[in-house]
Amino acid sequence: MISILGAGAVGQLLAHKLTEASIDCQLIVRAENNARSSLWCLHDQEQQIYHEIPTITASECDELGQVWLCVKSHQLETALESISHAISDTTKIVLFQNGMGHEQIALRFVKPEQIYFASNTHGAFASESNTVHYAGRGSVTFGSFHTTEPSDFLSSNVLEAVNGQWHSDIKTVLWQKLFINAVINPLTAIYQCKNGALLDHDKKPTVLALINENQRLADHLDLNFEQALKDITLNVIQATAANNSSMLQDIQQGNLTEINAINGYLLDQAAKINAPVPHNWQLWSQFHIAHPPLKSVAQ
Ligand code: KPL
Repeated sequence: MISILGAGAVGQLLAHKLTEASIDCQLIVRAENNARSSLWCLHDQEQQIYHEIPTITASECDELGQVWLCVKSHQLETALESISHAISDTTKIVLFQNGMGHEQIALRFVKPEQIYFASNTHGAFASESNTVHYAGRGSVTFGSFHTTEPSDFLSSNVLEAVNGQWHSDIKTVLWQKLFINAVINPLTAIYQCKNGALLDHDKKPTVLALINENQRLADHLDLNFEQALKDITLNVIQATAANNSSMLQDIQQGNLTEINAINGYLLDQAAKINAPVPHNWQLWSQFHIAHPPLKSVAQ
């Protein structure tokens, strides 16, 4: 049984995909959503598909075999706390958060070898609370910092259901996504624009300066991507041109953003090796001037 904690867009989408493939899964939702039915709706192109997906609250959880944590980075600690009574020495924890550094939080609850990572590129957004729209087919890349070998609990059926694959070097995969998100997400939140507008003539020089700086940092960190960061980042901007980035959506909905887990992590790592990253520092301050940190946000 796969338990998915977090019924946002990504959590719902994965639950639909697993259910479609007849894989046992359940959604763990917040206590206040207890009244919610277990009927969930997936909009895929022109179709509306309803699935019965078992839905329980964290306090109702029994011993959990594997949990896919599909909450935002700032919700991770509270989420793990809420299921801590159901976590044992054998529970596998799969972290789906954007950004990096989340293992430090997970390590308060489980041993290093129980932690796995997932990098998701499926596009999805939730409209009503039990409805998700599938906005673009992507994939899920799984891996571990502890072993390069694929793990049995991610069976071939599971991988197929979510268009997933195991990667022996998940750290490089996570860094690549971080470098992409570190450019697109805060800039779209500052300019309040769709991803594609970052290629407009007034914004493109800023984008290119950040990408060049990120490539130098990647080289410093000995990260080897299959393509240059310039090609990778510009391709993602083009492929997701019509998207509102997740950070722009967070800002529009008055939610906390993932700026700390993405850009904060990047700046910390640069500082650790004394790599100069002036464009990233400028971006960090521009972002905080445009969007001062929220004082209190319900999680
Ligand atoms: O991952 C994304 C996000 O918005 O968080 C991108 C790739 C930028 C797509 O919008």
